Amino acid sequence: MSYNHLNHHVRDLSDKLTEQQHPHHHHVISSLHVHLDAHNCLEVLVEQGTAQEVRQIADELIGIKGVKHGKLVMTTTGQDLA
Ligand code: NI
Repeated sequence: MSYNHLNHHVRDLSDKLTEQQHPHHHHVISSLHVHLDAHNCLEVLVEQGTAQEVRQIADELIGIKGVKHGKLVMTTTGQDLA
């Protein structure tokens, strides 16, 4: 998933985003943080888990105040598919 957040004008936003990820540390297996300009950052997270689990994590992160845009993209190993 990826999301863009306004970093400097929302108090403790970075802390909130990090706090939100720690309870899901088994599912958030990689992350990328890019400082886009003076005020905006882009984060990309790689999550592993069931569709329900990764969707819940994405919804929680995108719902945090200060996150301007977010999108979840899912794929599958094909395991357990009929
Ligand atoms: Ni940044």
